[in-house]
Amino acid sequence: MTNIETKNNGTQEETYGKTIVAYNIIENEQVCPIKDEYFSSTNPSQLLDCVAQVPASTKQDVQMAVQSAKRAFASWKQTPSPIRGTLIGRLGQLIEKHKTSLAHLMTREMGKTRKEAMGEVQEAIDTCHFFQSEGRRLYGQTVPSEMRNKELFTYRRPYGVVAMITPSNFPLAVASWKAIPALLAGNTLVWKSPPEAPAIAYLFSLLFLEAGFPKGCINLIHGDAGVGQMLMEEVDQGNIQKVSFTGSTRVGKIIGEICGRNLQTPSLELGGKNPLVVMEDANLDLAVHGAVWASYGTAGQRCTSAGNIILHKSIAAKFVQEFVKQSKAIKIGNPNLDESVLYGPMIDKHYFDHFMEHFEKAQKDGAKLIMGDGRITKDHKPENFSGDPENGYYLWPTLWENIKIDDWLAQNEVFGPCVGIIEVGSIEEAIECANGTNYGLSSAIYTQNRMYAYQFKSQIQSGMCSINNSTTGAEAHLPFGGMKNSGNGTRESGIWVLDAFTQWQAVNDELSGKLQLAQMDTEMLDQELSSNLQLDEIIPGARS
Ligand code: UN1
Repeated sequence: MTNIETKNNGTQEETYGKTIVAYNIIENEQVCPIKDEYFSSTNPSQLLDCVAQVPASTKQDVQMAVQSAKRAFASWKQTPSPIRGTLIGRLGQLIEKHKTSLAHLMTREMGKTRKEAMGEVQEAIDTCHFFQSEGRRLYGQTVPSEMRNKELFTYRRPYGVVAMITPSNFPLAVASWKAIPALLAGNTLVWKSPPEAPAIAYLFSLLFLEAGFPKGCINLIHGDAGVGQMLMEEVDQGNIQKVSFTGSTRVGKIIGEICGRNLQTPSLELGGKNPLVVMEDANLDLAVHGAVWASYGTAGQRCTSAGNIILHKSIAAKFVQEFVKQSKAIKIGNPNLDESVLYGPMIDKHYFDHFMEHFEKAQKDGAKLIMGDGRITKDHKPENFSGDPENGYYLWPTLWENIKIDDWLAQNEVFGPCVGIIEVGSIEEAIECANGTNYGLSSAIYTQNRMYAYQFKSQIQSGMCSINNSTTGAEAHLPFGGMKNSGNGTRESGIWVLDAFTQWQAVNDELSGKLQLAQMDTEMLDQELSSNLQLDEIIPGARS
């Protein structure tokens, strides 16, 4: 039985459970940090609940984890990929077995609703299902040679040690998008957990061990951004061959520079300011419903959340009226205690602080606040608020009007329950506006006009595009990733992520027993080209 150490959690224990000691995992062992220093992972819906006590890793911890992955790579890469796939299948079964517990812990640790947390665990299960069978494909090609008695092949080869740095808003799904294909392809892992959701990372890692992954294939280290920097130093030392990162564009650019100088291409999934267009002919009920969810679901803490709602001016007033009505009815509160809330607290105080800064910046450009009062407090809360608002950082849904695409608010990701309305007069203007930011992650259009939908999907510069659906909700086997500043062109999920975690090797096998030189000893190349067909005599038009 895998031992999970817990501690008493005072008055919160009865409601939320004990405090988990979420150790680092190196060489398949749960290990204390060298310096024996820990930090707390707190429940954002009840700040007095300490979810986990977590190692504050140091450089030495990071180095040990990297060395462990490096040692494991030598034999893991030789393990037949169908066997690697079988282990991933077992992992999927274990996640399924513990689905409810994992979802509950996720809600407790980072505040998304139970329904969303269950969906997120399912996304990890689906990813396992997909890659279990990919172990029996991992196809290369047979390629014809230009010479006789010679065969050409291609193989996907792993890179080596993959460092993954994952976000707290999708602590399990995004980690599974990286870890599962990376391992399937024969790489080994060092995973830096997000400091706001280390306990879920810890339990997920334990499941890899239970599934039977050999020693050192997956190594987990906890810590803050400093630990991420230490990992990047390991890239400079030549100990890491691939970095996979989901997070801000600012950090993504730093990682890109470090990897670039080491001639590596990292996988970068970065921010978004996702446009949601509603045309004059749209089904407005559907559009409002989708827009409310895209803007405020998960308290707007998805990289795929809607940022700019672009409305055809003929339906703008009606849309806004209905949007405000539906938003005012949203139930907000503690998702651990009430399964009917649409969204819970901000994951962490620093997201809340960042959100609060947007009010002043938006107003400077003349944006008009339609609704949104900042933090929800006990004296000022929605009528149907569930729980005690003082126990977490809860935000009012926020809506701005009178925005132009060049305004600060239209250009910057706020990462919270906030969206701005921009009015346009045509599909051309809508597309121009939707393309008018530096980001290009996700996008949506609501219309019944097939030509509008066609124009939008073919001209929008975004990695993902929804037609009559919200900006969120990517499925686990479609490529996920962005254009422009939302990424560097790499994709996660489905068959596409294999390109991130493998490199192509071309093999030629000479069977002739001779040295046959490509391009030089190839038959028929130097034969003179002659033609007896006098085509210009029978096709008169060709003469002129
Ligand atoms: C993210 O916010 O980083 O498409 C990922 C979605 C989710 C994944 C979001 N399946 O909204």
